[in-house]
Amino acid sequence: MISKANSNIRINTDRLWDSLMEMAKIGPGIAGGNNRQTLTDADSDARHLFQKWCLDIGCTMGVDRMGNMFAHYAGTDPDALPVYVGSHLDTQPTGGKYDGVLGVLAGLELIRSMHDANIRTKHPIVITNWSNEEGSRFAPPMLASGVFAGVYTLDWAYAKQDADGKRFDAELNRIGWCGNEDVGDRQMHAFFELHIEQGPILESENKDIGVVTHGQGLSWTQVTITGKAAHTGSTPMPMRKNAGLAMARVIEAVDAIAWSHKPDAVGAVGHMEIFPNSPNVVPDKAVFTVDFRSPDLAVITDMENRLVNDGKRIAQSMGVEIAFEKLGGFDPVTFDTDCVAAIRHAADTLGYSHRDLISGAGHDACWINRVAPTAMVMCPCVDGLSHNEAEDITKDWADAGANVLMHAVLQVAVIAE
Ligand code: HGY
Ligand code: MN
Ligand code: MN
Repeated sequence: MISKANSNIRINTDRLWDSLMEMAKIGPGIAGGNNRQTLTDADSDARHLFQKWCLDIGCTMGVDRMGNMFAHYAGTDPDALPVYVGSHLDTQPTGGKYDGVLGVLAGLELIRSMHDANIRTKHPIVITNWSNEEGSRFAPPMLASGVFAGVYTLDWAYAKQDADGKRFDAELNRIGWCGNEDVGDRQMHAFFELHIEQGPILESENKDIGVVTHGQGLSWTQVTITGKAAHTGSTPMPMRKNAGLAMARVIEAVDAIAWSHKPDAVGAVGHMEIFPNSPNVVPDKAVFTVDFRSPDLAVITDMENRLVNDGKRIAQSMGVEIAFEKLGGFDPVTFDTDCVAAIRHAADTLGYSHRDLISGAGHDACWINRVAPTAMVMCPCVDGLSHNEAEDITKDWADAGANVLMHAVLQVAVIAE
């Protein structure tokens, strides 16, 4: 446990907030949020700023072959496995200022506060920025932490392409952030991630902290429908093979499948492309991504099976072809009970209201949980809104989350007296 003397340590909330606002200037969106997509020049600028801040407080920086960044703050026992703490700096195209970034910069603030208080821990502490958490430019999400956890191979990840056909490895090398460490070689004593909830529960229940015990599972399937291009004026309705209409009917089926497993399952199609995308051509091709999630693996499997069955039935009735490709996903996650207990103890000690939570969104912690004892801290966000430029949090929520993160980490990393 943390000694009485050190139990009073708190983060510098203004400094954390200033860092968040400084980082938010990189890759601005068009409506007050961020568009700092992975492996863009803006992502590189954010990485350089984060690296500068880490080196300024005496960290050493390591980078692996997926561009994952590891800022090492020495402990008193160099042989002790480090405690890792972090999240991601990349954002959605219409992302907010706090999704991922709060977790990375709260890790930085943790070290800054230890530095100010001249506190060292037995275990070193490593602040982490995981590449391509969002998966919006290079699917699937949590790609780099997935390679680190041994879920995906480096070559499989390197071959991922964006909408313009650019490969992951080519873009990583272009921005100069392909490191020389083998991915996944690092051993962790534990991993902690602070993240905004991205849902409405904590705010609606007026809770400061979410103690994340589980993460729901995720499944991404890419669907390709092939019909026949034809004139929208002169082609009789019965002769049409309308890939766009078939996509609309499959999307309707996705919604019905998710609702059939209410209240916990969710489903949506956020990415869709139509070809040739001309007002007077019956579409001959549609490509879209189905996102299913549930805390129950059997439900996810049922939703995936019903997507295929309903999709094939719809395609057959309309005379079009349909193909399915599993892009990625992960099973529901149970976080480490000791790490979860450290978070709950920190919240209690610091006097924050808290409740256990299942994470609705996916996070790097969901993969790292496979290779190290892992847990997450969550703070509320306004209206539960995220993946929207209007994403917002209060300074108090950031303060609570970062202080609980710090005390949980200090407890596990063991303060050197
Ligand atoms: O998709 C997710 O859940 C994460 O926000 N990338
Ligand atoms: Mn995130
Ligand atoms: Mn996100």
